[in-house]
Amino acid sequence: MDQDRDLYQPRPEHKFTFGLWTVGNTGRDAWGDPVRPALDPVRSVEKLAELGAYGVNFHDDDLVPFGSSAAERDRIVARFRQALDATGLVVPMATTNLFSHPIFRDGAFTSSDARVRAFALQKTIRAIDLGVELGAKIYVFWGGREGSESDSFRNTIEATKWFRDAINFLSAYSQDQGYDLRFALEPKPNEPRGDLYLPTVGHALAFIATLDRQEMIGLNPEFAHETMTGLNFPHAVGQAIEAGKLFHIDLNDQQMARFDQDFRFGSENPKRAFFVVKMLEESGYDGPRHYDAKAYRTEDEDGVWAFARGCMRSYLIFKEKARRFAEDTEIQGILADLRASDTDDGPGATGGYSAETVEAVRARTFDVDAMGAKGRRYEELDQLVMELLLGVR
Ligand code: GCO
Ligand code: MN
Ligand code: MN
Repeated sequence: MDQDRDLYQPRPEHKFTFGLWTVGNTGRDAWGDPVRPALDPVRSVEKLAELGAYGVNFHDDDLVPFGSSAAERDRIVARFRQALDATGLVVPMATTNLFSHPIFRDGAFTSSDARVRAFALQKTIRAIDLGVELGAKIYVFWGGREGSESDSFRNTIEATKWFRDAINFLSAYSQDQGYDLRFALEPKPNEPRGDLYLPTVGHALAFIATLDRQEMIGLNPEFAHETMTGLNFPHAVGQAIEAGKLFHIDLNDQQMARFDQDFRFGSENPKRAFFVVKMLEESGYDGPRHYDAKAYRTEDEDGVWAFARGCMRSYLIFKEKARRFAEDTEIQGILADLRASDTDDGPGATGGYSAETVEAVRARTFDVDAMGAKGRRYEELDQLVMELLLGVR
């Protein structure tokens, strides 16, 4: 038991991070008022450090309220920095709030009003400066209001061009300043707009391929966002990793086809959470494990810290399950048998294209009946995985 306690105890080297807006969420929703008082960012830093987190992230307005004077900004930043220095917590990521103020009612970078687009650039430039000042190496772009309820006014061709212009502009700015910063785009299908632009990881990957300075632009996929759409989050993460574009990740949980829930990591879809953790750990991903989630609205401040502890603890439990998966002789035996029976060194199975290979592939004969009759043993394998996850192996 003691050993387990240590195994699942979060430590800074695990790189767990939370947003100020996550633990600071007051529980306000479309139907009800806040149920918890706003948290002082310094208190969040102290509590997160105490719980074993590595870092804290913020939107510009989470730290420096919208409309603060320059002197107020400097005072807030100095006090926050002091808390970081005192606790050792770092700020790996920062982002801009381009969705709360009424000016963003029809979007920021894709607003139909050209002055709003210019204001969004100004706000983001300042927020990038703030993030870099506090040490951020990743800058997230979540297009909260970039979308529409109706396409009667703006079309998506125009909006996509504006979105591209903004990211090109800001990546040039970051480079000109000599900042050591990478951008991570965060797709989401809907909420708060009826439909958002760049709704999924796939859409965002295709968009990145059209940008200037692609090498500094990647993704911040979120568990809840792909799941709301009914998509498979581990698949999205896998494709992002394979493309070299997993720069950051938002971990939480979510029921499919529901409103945006932002549940504690692992609480709803533990099997998918397991496959995400396994992939992150085995792929060499070394970025932050960021929680973009919030405590149930039923909770008081103690519940918030129980929630934060739970997010990190579940990650470490899944990580330990992944280690056991790799060491489980029965599971590994089935995988090895499957791999052996899947092997083929004939033409078409290995190597790339050549005119000779085409001829050789054409000339091959396959025993299609035998190949089609072969079972995969995935039922057996998956049951072992379930038993591992359910704690009986
Ligand atoms: C959401 C988003 C946001 C972003 C955050 C950072 O569904 O509201 O996930 O929480 O991640 O704005 O850019
Ligand atoms: Mn979200
Ligand atoms: Mn998010």
